[in-house]
Amino acid sequence: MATAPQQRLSPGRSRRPKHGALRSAACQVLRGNWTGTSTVPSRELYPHQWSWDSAFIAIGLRHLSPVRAQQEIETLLAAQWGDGRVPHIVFNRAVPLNAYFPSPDFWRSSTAGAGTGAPRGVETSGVVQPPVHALAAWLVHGADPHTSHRRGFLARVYPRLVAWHRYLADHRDLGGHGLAAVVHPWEPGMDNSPCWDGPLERIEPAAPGSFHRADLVHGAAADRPTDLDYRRYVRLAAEYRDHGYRDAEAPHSFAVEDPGFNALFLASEYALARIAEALDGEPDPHRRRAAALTEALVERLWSTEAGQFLCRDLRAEPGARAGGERGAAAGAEARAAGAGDGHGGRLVAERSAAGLLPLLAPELPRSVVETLLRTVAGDHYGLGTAVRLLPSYDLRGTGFDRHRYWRGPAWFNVNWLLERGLRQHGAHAPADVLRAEVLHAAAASRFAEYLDPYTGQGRGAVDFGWTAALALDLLVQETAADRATFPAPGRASVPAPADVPACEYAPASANGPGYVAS
Ligand code: 9WN
Repeated sequence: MATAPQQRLSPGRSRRPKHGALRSAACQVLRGNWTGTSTVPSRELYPHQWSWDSAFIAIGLRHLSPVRAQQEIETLLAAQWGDGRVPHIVFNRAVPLNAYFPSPDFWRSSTAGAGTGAPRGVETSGVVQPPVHALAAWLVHGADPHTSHRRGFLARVYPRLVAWHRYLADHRDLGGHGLAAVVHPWEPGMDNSPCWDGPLERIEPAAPGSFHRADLVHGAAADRPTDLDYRRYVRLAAEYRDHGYRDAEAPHSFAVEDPGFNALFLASEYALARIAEALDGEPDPHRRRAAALTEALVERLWSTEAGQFLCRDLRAEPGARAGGERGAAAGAEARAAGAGDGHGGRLVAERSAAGLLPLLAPELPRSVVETLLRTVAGDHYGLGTAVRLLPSYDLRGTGFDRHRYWRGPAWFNVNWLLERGLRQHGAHAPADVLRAEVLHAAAASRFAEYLDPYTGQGRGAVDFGWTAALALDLLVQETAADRATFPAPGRASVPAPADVPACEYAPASANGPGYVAS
């Protein structure tokens, strides 16, 4: 594993794009992707509302239109199911069925999910995505507390966010030790990560030709998951649907504890504490749950050998090889990582950037934080030496592919989260460099969905929603930080400085969408 020492890349500040131009370009993207009630990730590839996309988009949108940012979250929560789950896609009925697969007629949420409280008036998927929403709601509120208060934003979203977290705690703790499990590779948001290769090998693929992929019309086949992966995605989703989306009855043949999903869960639980406080409610239960999640993460997913958190495959035999054939190349490391550790299932011997996201946890033990900081800059991720943005997966992993999505490319939401995690633990110098690199890459790639981590070349969609939104957010933070210290962890937001040119942004309509009136 040892390599020759690499030269440190020159810091990105000198590569910083013009602020005004970047802000205005990000604004155009967010305006272009707005549907009237929410924002699509991409007009072509993803023409509906996606759950964690909307949370990230709202975080950027708050700097342009706090009301639209509130509406973004409200529209998503209006499609919440009776059992508390927030679906990963809310379908726009104006979009033709063949524009995206799986379409509403595959999920059949309003009928197949009727027993679990799927809404009647809107079609959704039946799986979930990472719970970034409470964090987003808190940040959105902080951008304009007065309007938020006037619209009763926090008071309306708080019970829904509590129900969402309760769903995860009550229905998804499949390992029985406090962490939420994901039951489909779409759920952690990093759909095609090599971490799922092993767990997916046990899934019988759906018959070839039994469905028609729409993604290849807009995305390059070399960038997207393979047909075999899709056949397994389809099998898992159909199996869940055919059990009425009931977690107690579905076999959940794929069940994984993912460190990224749970890191966002605990960060959002801290945000719920802040929201409860703002509403004169009780913050302590939320803080206790966040602390318990942090403890469970360290207890169940930390790997000293890997120097980061790993996924736990709850369906693997404790003595079986972690990661299946493809992941088994990790060899001795894999065996050290978790065979028969008494926690149930097995740690997956694949390093994904999800395993660095627990840096978002303020109460992480110092030794764990220090190890993670070394890992980020070390050979497996090469941040600041081999690459300028954090890759989604181990540069040296056997599953690494610099172009195929989530198997190596750098993603903007992951880098935004890392930047936040670095600051959380006082690593401001690397966070400053990373912020400048994100801004440069967002501008240079026309807000690409993701990048080749080595060349910085954009891949996937352009004018991608969260790329524009999160670049905008970092831009505002950077401009503010030129004059002020970055806010302490947990503080809501940095006000937009006066020297950022105003964006010609259409005001939000007076009548809010979704389940509330403005
Ligand atoms: C499936 C929308 C979503 C993101 C995911 C990303 C990709 C969908 C797909 O696009 O997933 O949910 O069709 O590939 O992996 O993180 O939320 O941007």
